[in-house]
Amino acid sequence: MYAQMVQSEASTDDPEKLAAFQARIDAGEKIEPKDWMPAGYRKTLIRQIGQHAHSEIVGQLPEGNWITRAPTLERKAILLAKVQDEAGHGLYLYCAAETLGVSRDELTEMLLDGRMKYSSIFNYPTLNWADMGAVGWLVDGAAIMNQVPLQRTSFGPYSRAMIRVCKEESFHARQGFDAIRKMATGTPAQKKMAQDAVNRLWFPALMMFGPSDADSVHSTQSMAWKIKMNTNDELRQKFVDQTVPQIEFLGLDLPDEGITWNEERGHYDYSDPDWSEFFDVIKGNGPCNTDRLAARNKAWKDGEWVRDGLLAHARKKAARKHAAE
Ligand code: FAQ
Repeated sequence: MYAQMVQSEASTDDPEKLAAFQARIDAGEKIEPKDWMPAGYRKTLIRQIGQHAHSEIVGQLPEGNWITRAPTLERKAILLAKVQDEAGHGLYLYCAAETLGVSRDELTEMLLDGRMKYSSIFNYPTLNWADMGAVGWLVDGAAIMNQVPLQRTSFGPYSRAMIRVCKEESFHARQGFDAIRKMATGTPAQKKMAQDAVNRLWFPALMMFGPSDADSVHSTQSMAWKIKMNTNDELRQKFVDQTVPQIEFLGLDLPDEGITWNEERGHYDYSDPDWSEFFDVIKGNGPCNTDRLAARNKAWKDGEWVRDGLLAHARKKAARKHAAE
């Protein structure tokens, strides 16, 4: 359905309509689902919002892994609530994508068979309890850096979903910082776990912003359409600048000896992640890609009877309503 829609709209992308559309974007107007839009705009949004939704859903797995092993009841309750929030974010985003003419089932199928991506970060394992702090602080922190500007994105449903998501993500980042602070200021063994978590997750967190600007395929067009508000490198730099004072406060180190304050630029210099590792992970070859997709495929298959039951109930209800009319 969605492929046909994008295809049939391509023929209507005449220059006058395109210019009028661009003028609306440039004037800061929001584009709503029933408005005319270029096929490429629709396609890019479905790709980005769908990928974002999938990230929220797959992103539950690395943290879900620790719910049963949280060290206290309080930490368990907090983690459970956070992971549930991520499911909610996925659902807002699937709904936003659905307004573009793609169904949630279609999006899910594209995730499950590998046609759609999700964030590279969730292909790394969470090996010790301090990872829960590091994920909340660094991963949600990077997500917020990316998502705050997206509250002003040009597509109305996406921008409204982002406003709500950002409120919850700020809570997530604060709870993550609190959890890692507790570990960093605890016993020597706890501090060692916190440092280990930072060492493993720092470069994957930097990769969340996407490839360097020189290698970003979509940035120029997405920024012209205000689907993206900043380049990947701009956001990555903001994230580094925000995180360095925090790591100093925690008394931990970042695994990058290249980090120095650059007076002239007014920013911290830092080392790039290993981009060959990034491209390998997004091609499906990261440490946990196979496990993550297997877990999502299993959940989809295990839930089949629930979906079938709900659909049968809805059909029965509709038939009864029809008969009564
Ligand atoms: N991972 O041309 P660009 C969260 C792909 S939510 C995987 O620069 P673009 C909350 C990209 O798709 C985190 N793939 O692409 C949470 C493209 O390939 P394609 C998710 C990546 O779209 C916390 C190719 O590389 N947030 O964490 C990645 O302009 C804890 C070329 O790249 C979002 O999705 C990557 N990191 O910019 C949940 C935010 N980077 O599609 C649970 C919305 C790039 O042509 C627990 N998304 N690629 O085959 C965006 O802002 C953008 O899509 C970017 C990439 C910035 C990710």
